[in-house]
Amino acid sequence: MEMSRPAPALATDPDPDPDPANTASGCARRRPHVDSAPAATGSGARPEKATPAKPSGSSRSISQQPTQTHTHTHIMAAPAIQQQQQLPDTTSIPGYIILPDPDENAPQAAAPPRAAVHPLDQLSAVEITTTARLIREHASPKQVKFNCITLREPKKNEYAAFRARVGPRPERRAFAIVLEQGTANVAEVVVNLTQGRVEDWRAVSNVAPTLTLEDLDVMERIARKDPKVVEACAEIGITDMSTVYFDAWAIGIDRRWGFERRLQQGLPYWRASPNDNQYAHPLDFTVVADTETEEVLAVDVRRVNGERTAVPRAPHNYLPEFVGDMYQPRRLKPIDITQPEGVSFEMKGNEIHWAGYKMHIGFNYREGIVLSDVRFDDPWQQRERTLFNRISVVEMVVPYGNPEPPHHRKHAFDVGEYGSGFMTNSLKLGCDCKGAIHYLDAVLSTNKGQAAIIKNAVCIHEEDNGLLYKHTDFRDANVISARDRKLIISQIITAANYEYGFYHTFTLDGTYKLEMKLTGMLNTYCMHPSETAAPFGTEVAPGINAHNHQHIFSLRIDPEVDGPNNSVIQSDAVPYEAEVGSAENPYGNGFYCKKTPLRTAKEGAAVYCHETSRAWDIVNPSHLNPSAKKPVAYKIINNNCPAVLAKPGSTVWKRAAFARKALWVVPYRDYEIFPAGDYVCQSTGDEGWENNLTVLDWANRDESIENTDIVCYLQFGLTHFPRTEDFPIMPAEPVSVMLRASNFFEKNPALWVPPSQVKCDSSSRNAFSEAGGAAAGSCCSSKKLPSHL
Ligand SMILES: [Cu+2]
Repeated sequence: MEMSRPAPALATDPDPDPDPANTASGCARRRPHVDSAPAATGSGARPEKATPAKPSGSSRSISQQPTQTHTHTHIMAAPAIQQQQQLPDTTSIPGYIILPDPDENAPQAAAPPRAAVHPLDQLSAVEITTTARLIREHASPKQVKFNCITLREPKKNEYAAFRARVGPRPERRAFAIVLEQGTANVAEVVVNLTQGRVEDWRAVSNVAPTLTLEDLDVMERIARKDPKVVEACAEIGITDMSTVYFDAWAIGIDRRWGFERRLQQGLPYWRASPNDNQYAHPLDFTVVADTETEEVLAVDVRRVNGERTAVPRAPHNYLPEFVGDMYQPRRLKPIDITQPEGVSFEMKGNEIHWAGYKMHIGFNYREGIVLSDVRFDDPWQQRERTLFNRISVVEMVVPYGNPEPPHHRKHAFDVGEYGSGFMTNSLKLGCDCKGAIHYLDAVLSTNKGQAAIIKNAVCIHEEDNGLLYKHTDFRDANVISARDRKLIISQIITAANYEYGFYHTFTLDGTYKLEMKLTGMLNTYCMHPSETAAPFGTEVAPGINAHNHQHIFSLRIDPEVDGPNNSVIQSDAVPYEAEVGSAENPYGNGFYCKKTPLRTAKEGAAVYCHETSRAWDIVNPSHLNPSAKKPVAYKIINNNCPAVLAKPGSTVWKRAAFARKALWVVPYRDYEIFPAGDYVCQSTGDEGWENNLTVLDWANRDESIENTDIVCYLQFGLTHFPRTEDFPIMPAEPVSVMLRASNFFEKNPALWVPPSQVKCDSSSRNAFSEAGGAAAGSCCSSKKLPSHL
């Protein structure tokens, strides 16, 4: 494929394609635009320069930015838009390019979906605006607010039949969650785009849908001018409200209100200047607001011994304008990744082919990247074999461990409460990704039902992955080695203070690995002089407490290991039970892999066991490996899987039931995706909650999971005791889970990879050789290298 060409949008309908360089959104998605006027200047404010962007956490203050005087006339509009003489809105939601609604009389507005669209492609901009129009017409005269508009994926059997060319193309459908304007009344709507009609409209009670970026934008706007908030600030000596910023969070549960209100909480910070790091200046109160009525409902002020806590005012910054003097650019020479013959993958629409793999890349507001139909060319059987039907990160929870109110309300479900897709960064070449990059755009919707593009939402690239294999025959120093390589499909989200990188990674031996990288900013809180941070936090700087917390991710794997019917077998490495000196185990050295089939969904709820190096094989019991005489399998390797530490019976333990286990295995059902429920905001976690069933409810059905179509939820992550090194901005910390072929192939599936002696690497060189070129001793110059043994 041609990398010099801009990436086509994921959607294949004609989308406007403004030059991303002109959107001025910076590396992170939710930074205000560089040509924005400063939001505010407080005491000690520096003269505003045109360059620096504010920390991402502040950027939810979208509406707080003064009205832009700059007109974005430099945005290139697509022809259809030029006809309407309307320009995309690149300012309302930083990182989003909001397209003007099409003229309903224009030809493309009424055009049916294109036949060439892959059934799993995300909705196009036109499909989103068409969906919104059909819903508005259906709802009229009631006014609706759109919470999401996304692809209604075809039912599995419909798609499978189409894929196998034994069924028709599935009809194209959209799924929307809508609110009656100004209320918390929720409805789920299915629109049949092929037929151009609303197919289903279902009122959903006692639930609260995802908080969109626009919803969260409410907090700062209303909190700054609320008299109770102003008073709470004045009491600690802050009178300029433009220096106070609010990170808007979902609230978990606040029993003062029920589902009649869509709640959010605001965590306040102070800044000495507009680009100052607010997380060095946390304030001692929180704000609760109604998202729909835009009312401040409560200001919860924490007093210690009856006293307020002063804001810590010492600066701790990380932006170039503050720390530029300490940069030492000459310490590091450039590293360039070159692929002189281009990349090794090909894109066919949103399907990617790479090194024997094939898969479809989708995207939605909630899960972000969705990988479907993952297949692999088996070089030994010389046939394409299915691996996974669908892969996505379907939930995560970040429970904080400080028992003192209001911190008990801090447990973010970043997928379910905010949406990984909504929070996705618009990536920049050389900034977030290095080398030859192919990007895909995300197509989302706004609360008004407009289509919004995130340019470069998904990054696809290859990386060298060290050794694939190596062996030296010590007798004659005959050496062979081959290089491994990674295909990485990634996105980065900004969830208020935190950044999460999602790296879906495939390697040449058939391995899939999800690596998460955690960076961004610690959530911080101020300390009263009488307090210590221990044992529930770390004093990362004087007077600043970063609380203990966990990050537990849920990776949903819908396996299709060599076919649709799979089972899961737990494997534990154990000593042979026979006694030392017995006839069966005379020397006592025997050990083996104890296999325990997980037969029902309750058995499929499994915990990790370090002592036995526990793993789980997803097997196809119908296909035996001819050599091993074992069913072909993919092994789940998940040894970074802390269980949720909140006590049984606690709010978090209930709401994040999925995080109690390292593994859940349940039978597949269409549209059962999200393990903490479809509606995570304000969820109680009560079992059997109508309209919000969780993986616990699915497991409680205790259906058979043997030799059938199953789904696995893999929980992994880390428990984070903050370090001073994590402040003021965290070095990225990786954590991962892996699925590896295990008796799936007859032999090493990567023997087709030419070893380095054959596929000469001319770019490697001795670091300090005078000639500087590929020196004698490289594997290119000799097949016989001195043995190092
Ligand atoms: Cu953390």
